[in-house]
Amino acid sequence: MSRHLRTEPIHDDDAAIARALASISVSALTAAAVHITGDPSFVRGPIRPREFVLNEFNGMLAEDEKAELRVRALDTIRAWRDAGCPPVAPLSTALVREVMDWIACEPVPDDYAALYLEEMDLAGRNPRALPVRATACDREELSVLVIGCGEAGLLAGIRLKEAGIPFEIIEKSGDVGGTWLDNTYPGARVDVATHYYSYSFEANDGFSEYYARQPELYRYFRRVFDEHGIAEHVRWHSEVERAAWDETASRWQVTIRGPQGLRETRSARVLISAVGLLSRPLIPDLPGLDGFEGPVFHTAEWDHSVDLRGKRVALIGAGASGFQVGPAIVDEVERLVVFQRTPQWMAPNPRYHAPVTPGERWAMRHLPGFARWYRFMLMWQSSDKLLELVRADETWPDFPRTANAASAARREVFSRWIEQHVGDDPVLKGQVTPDYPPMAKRMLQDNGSWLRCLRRPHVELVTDGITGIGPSSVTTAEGRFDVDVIVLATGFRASELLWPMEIVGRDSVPLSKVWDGKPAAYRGISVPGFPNFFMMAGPGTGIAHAGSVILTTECQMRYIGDAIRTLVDGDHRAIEPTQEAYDRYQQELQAEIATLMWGHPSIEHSWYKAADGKVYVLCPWRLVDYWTMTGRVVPDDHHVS
Ligand code: N01
Repeated sequence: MSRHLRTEPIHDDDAAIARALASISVSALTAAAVHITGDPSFVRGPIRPREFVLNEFNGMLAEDEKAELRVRALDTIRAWRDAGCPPVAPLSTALVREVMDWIACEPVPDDYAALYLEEMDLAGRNPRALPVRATACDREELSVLVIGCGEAGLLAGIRLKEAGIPFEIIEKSGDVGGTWLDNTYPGARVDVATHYYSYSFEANDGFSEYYARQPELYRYFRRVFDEHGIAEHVRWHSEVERAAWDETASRWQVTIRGPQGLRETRSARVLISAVGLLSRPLIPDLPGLDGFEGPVFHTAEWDHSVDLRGKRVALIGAGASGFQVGPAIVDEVERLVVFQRTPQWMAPNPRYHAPVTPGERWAMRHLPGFARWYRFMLMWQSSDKLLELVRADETWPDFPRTANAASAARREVFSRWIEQHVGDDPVLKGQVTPDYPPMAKRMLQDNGSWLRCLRRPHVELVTDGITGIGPSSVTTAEGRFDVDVIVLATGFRASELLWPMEIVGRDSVPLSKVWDGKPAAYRGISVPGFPNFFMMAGPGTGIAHAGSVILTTECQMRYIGDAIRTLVDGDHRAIEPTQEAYDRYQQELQAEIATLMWGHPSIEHSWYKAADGKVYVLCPWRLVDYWTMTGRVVPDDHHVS
């Protein structure tokens, strides 16, 4: 049975099962009962979820209604246990749709239902396996080189291995995990719900927190890597410096710098970049930074040899990483000075630091379908409806402080959250309240830890610009702040995609020249003039409204698989998008981005924007549309040779 559907038999007694059920989502529990019995009456009775609300998993049911559903589920589970937990039969698509609508409290539209049916894969068909199986003859012709062994590169490896396609992964570090290998800073955790931020085809019942911390995520990727036997395909401590298309051989010639600095060239028919958007730290150009005498390090390159106990620490940057570091180190340090250029919106989320309840871990491990339906709820909650919050309505009276009516309502909710924590300190409240619409920059998940940290007596929030760094101080217009250590939580070079690699296409044209600071790709994946070159997490694919980047990389790999199938089936040596299709896609994408707040001139600083102030890295489409447009290679949009 597919890993994502596997459950363990139940040996617990009735009281233990009842205890477990007391703390779990009754919506997912009821769906599991349908799986165990195949009985639709669970979702056809008088008790129906009332409302599907963010961060709520019980359909806003009354206590007595939840109790009744739990009693019925307990009877079902007890009988199933007593029968020895026999395998459950897959449900019909019609019944799965009925359960979906019951949980969502509304009819889930056909396109979304199709996406979720594929994502949940309740029948264990592995629908995102590459649509190609390499024969011995193909294997001689085909070879794929993947750059990077983070989440996307590992995914590529798993899919290529399944399809029998020879491949090699080149990884600059010495281990798998990418972001989750590099970002070991105190407090690092994912800010997308873990049970969604995980591969669709892998069990995810082991996580101990709803928003897992870095060590646990690293272990997750390491386990998947080991279980799929990817190690023999990876060259560690090796960095791709340059890849050039050889037209005569129809292959990429790839220059790799190995562990001792030795260079060698490898040849591959297909080149996949899986280097990620947020992998190269942005070191700010602050006057005097080089002359600082104490330790200075970026969050993604945390220096664990530095003992922060009793130190005066400058934390520069209050984005997603700084926001996690501050509360994690505040108890250790003697003084914490936070330099915040722009305040961030925070979404109250009681699960942000919470452990997964023992009952929920038990249910994910033992109840058929439970973990899948919990994931469905996460996907539906963080769905495309949120995109409308950043739709710019210039006729809206409060524009651009808020983007539209829904944005203003959301601002109210988030402002109340700030008020609740720092309402009695008007100066701090003013400093931490953004003047731009929610979600125009990356939203943070919050349980109050950041604002509590800022209120501590030995913490100071500085909001005017840094004018210089001295040997042991940071200076702003407000004054000089003496510090021992500087932590740069200043983010990543997000718009400088692929940097510092050089990708050289047909006629020796470098991709950096084609892009000229404006990165673009057909469906975020490929570029004319660069045959058989595919990007995962490429330009125009960053997810800023909601959802998990893993869904998008799975979409991209599915698409790359179809491109490889096109090569194999047609006995072709190269495939690339047409210039016309590429141009059309960019026009459509940029026109759509222009309707959203991310690139609005009122948003002064954001990693979403490139040097020219425009947004090239984000995906403006609904996730369901991106999923649809990456389903199959459109033959008319491509040249093959
Ligand atoms: O980076 P950021 P991040 N002078 O760009 C400030 C994901 N994520 O690493 O807002 C002074 O959000 C900058 O100020 P401003 C998530 O998708 C990863 O925090 O631009 N300040 C901002 O406050 C997230 O969105 C993890 O005005 C300067 C901060 O530095 C993305 O990674 C965890 C400055 C940078 O914030 C990036 O998050 C959580 C300057 N010259 C989320 N330059 C990981 O574990 C920049 N700033 C990886």
